[in-house]
Amino acid sequence: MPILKTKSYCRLCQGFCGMDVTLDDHGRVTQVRGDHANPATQGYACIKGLDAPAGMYGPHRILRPRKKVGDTYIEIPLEQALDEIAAKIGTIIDEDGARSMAFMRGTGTFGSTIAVFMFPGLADALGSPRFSTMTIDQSAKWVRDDRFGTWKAGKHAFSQSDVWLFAGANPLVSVYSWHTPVQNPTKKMKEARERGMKIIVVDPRATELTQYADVHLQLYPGEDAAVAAGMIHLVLANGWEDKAFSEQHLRNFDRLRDAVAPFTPDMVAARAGIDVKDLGKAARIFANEAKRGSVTTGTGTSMSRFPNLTEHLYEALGAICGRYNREGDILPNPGVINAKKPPRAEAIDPKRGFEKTPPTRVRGAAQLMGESATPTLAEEILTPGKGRIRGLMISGANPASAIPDSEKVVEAFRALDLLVAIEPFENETTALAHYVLPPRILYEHIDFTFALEMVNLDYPYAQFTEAVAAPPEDSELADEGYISWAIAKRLGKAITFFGTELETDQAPTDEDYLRILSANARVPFDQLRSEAVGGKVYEDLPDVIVRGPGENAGRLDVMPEDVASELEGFLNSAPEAAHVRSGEFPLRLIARRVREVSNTSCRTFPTARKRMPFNPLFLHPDDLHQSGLDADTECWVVSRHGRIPSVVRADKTLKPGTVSMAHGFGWVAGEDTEFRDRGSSVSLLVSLDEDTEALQAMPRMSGIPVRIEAR
Ligand SMILES: Nc1nc2c(c(=O)[nH]1)N[C@H]1C(S)=C(S)[C@@H](COP(=O)(O)OP(=O)(O)OC[C@H]3O[C@@H](n4cnc5c(=O)[nH]c(N)nc54)[C@H](O)[C@@H]3O)O[C@H]1N2
Ligand SMILES: Nc1nc2c(c(=O)[nH]1)N[C@H]1C(S)=C(S)[C@@H](COP(=O)(O)OP(=O)(O)OC[C@H]3O[C@@H](n4cnc5c(=O)[nH]c(N)nc54)[C@H](O)[C@@H]3O)O[C@H]1N2
Ligand code: SF4
Ligand SMILES: [Mo]
Repeated sequence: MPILKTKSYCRLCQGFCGMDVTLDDHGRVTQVRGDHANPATQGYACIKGLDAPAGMYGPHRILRPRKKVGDTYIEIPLEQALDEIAAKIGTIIDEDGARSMAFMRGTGTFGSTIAVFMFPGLADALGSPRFSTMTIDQSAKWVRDDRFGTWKAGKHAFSQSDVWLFAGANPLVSVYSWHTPVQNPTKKMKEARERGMKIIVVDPRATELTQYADVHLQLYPGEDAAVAAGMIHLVLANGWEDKAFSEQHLRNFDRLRDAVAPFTPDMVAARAGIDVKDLGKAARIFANEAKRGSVTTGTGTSMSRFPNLTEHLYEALGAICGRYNREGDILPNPGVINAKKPPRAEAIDPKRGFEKTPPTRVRGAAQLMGESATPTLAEEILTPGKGRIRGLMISGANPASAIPDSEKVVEAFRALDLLVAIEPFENETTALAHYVLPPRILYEHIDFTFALEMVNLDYPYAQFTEAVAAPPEDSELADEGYISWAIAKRLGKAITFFGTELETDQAPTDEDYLRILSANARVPFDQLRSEAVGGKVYEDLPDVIVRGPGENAGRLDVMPEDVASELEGFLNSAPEAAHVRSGEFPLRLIARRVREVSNTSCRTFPTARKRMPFNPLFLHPDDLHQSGLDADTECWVVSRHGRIPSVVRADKTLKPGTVSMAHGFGWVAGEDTEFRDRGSSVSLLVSLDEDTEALQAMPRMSGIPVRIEAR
């Protein structure tokens, strides 16, 4: 019998959808429904979120700390696990130094705000390297900021704009992406259209988002640099740039003009496989007809060829049009929990930090934002020598499946002296771990939507939730907050959490952590706790008004020398159009996200099992016809690096010559005849050594050259 209905929010992704949660008298969640009264998400919820109770209490949930003994596991008490793990970390660091113990976080870490800061805090307290999934995701954005510089007052907000360009992002499925509405995206997109917003989509597939688009540039994957350079070319040729802004705030503007000169509309259209009129229309809408609005790039651009160049050029497109908040503008969200101070309308010079930090031991890859490059992790473990990584602790990630080239990654993980995973569900990584520490998830812990304010939420919204659900019966769970603190303490270290050095005599409570995070909040912790339980938009907060530039203002570098030479390299590279439908690998496999799963997560939830037990290969009907295969028959997808089984499905939303397949499927590495039950791992098609971006070792994970063979 359900006895309690309460409000909380889903934390499976950063949509943070407001939910009505029903619990039984043991504190077990029996049902969740999208909360129609929530002012931000207004009832929106996806099937993963709605299925969460089945996952929470399902057979794959790990309930007690585990230790690997031979080929099997035993359950051990938490404190014993922490003693043993800390002792082993201590030994590794004593013998080989702090760099031999690494830490890696993934998307699951964002399930808890405390974890987002405490887990890296442990690595920092020990002086150990940090890895994260950002460097197999959108590391090009970090490179861009490092070479371009940043604008203190931020880009124009989506809610205050009349145009938006999406390149390689599909927020109607992926929900959270940079600078765009992350909550109830479909509704927000409809509202934007009703306001008169123009939308430009650059994507090889006619995605869910293109139904809202005024122009869809259906390019070949890996040709964004041509499209962005072509748009800049058109803007400058027509004099549509913001001249005053460019003169005052940009550097190397003339070099940009010269660099994009060869990217004439005809050349770009031929190269990218788009209509020249559409390119012209996109440039005109973006730069001439609209006055406010910017660009969102996603994984499509950061996983394809020339990711760093692409990010730089799309940013330059916005910059020459001056699409940043200026003096006198009111920021749409002054920050509810993380209060913003009035920023200056000025540029911060590029830091080029990647040139100043030592490159990684094995591949000479750059460190970005204090992190080591995840594509080099396996090699760091496998390559002998001083500083070899011997121990790895993971939070909220499944790298044995999510990092490309998973055979190599699995081999590396097997070579570790210590592998610890803080992970709620059984997966490919927990199967290899020496210790697994299961955390509380979702409705089981107190939290607030601090992380939303880190992704530029453009309305003053916050939600607070208590720990509404009890931990599952007979469980012993611990989260990154306690685990990190307890390991640091055992090693005689103190963690600095959001600027506060934590005491080592007594473990902080979750409430202590959240109070530290909200110490400067515009709405104090206790007020949030009492009034933001169902989510609240704080319309009456004081305005934060952008100030004028100061004396130390820098300039945004629209075309540094290295970017210019990358653009030249791109110009001289054979266009994808030349390869497609010819040669050994005539097709290009693009990344595709699906509603049913989130990367490798939620695969075991009942609705995902029913709707999408495996990941088919989608291809255009013309390509299906050419392949000689019948729809829905089995095939091999073959790349230079590996081959995986699948089933072909016709999909006319794809650009001919491109095929797509969701990642995150496939339970174990290798050629799996059980793929109809668990899917195939796209990671096996990607090499960590070939076709990588030199600077940060990012492999080509979209636009992968493949062919299809009968099976
Ligand atoms: N071929 C190919 N590979 C890809 C991609 C692609 O497009 N194509 N995408 C890449 C991208 S963008 C990314 S970000 C990576 C993702 O790489 P990962 O982050 O490694 O993958 P996820 O499956 O998102 O793993 C999240 C884990 O967190 C766990 N989890 C959920 N909630 C919690 C929680 O509250 N606490 C803790 N501690 N854990 C929790 C989940 O059970 C899951 O195992 O994969 C990358 N891999
Ligand atoms: N349901 C669900 N939601 C998710 C995830 C999930 O796995 N499932 N993953 C989460 C994670 S970790 C992340 S990082 C975000 C990512 O969020 P997004 O970046 O929005 O990811 P996608 O929805 O895959 O959109 C990428 C788009 O890029 C296109 N594309 C592929 N190659 C190219 C190219 O060369 N150029 C251009 N212009 N486009 C290209 C694809 O067709 C696709 O439409 O989503 C998050 N949300
Ligand atoms: S997983 Fe689905 S329900 Fe949960 S926050 Fe994300 S979009 Fe919302
Ligand atoms: Mo990601």
